[in-house]
Amino acid sequence: MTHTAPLGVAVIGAGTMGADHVRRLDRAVAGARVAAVADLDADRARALADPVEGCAAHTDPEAAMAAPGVDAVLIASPGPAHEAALLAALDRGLPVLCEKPLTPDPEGALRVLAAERKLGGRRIQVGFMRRYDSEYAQLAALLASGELGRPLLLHCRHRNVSVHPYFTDASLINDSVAHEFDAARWLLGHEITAVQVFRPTPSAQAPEGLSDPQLVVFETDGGALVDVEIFANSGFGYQVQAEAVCERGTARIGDAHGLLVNAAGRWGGPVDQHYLTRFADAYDREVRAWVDATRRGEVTGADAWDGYAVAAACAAGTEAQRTGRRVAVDMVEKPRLYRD
Ligand code: ISE
Repeated sequence: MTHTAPLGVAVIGAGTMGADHVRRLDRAVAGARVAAVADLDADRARALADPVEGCAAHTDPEAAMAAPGVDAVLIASPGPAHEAALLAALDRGLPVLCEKPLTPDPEGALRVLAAERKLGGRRIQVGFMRRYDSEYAQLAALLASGELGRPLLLHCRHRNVSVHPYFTDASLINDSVAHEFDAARWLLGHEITAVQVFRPTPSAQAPEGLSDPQLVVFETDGGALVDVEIFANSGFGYQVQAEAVCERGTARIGDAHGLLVNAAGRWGGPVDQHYLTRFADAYDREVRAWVDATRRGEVTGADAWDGYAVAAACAAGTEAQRTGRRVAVDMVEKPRLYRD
């Protein structure tokens, strides 16, 4: 079904990402309006909804989905709340953009896949926004062109300035390396088959109990190896870089942004401090693509299968962290709905 009126969106979760998406849908995306916001914290929901014309505030996600004028759902609540929200949206047949993770565990993701398959068609896009970053898109196109030959290695660096005090070793995988699991699958067109984790002596800047940084190495079914340095408390900047090493050359993204200055015996430029600024354009493109596709009655971007595949890789990654062993990724066969 094609929507001619603006797409009415219920945004679930009024935290950092939810607030950013409400602002984006309200001011930067044509053809959409925020019809409802839900957050367990009523004051937070109201503070976000009030400045938006015609936007209702709720504490119950299902009430927000049932609000007048809601045609689609954007889920930006904490990961453990995703499964219930996804199932409720699917129950109403509503299209969804779900921030990563689809669900924190592969079992939950399989329940979501089963519910989507019952509808006979895809409704879910997962918010892996690296796919909409212009540098990632260039790298993907170059690798797909075959010009450099077969990709052999992918070296990734993922550095945050700092993270919330509740970040654990598992969060390094589930919250951060989840992006590299998705990006590697997408860039290489391979599935991840096994994960290993190595840790140096932690940085003295790492919070008590967090082993930071870590090196996550994974194998793919196309015979490539991927290594990810995850450094959550680098202190200096938000850096996400990737270098593909192929048979006939290498290609690298994420090195520098903005103005480069030579002065006083040094050269250099600014380093982003947060993913909201580093990936601002990617988020805009992602949400625009979702709104446009949804209005045409289509689904685009990473789908629920991609969300499941990343959840399965994360499960192997966290087990590898706990055991110190190489852990094989356990996945079900891909259902027909997601093969094309
Ligand atoms: C955060 O949740 C994100 O999704 C960011 O993209 C990632 O870089 C960061 O490490 C995560 O905590």
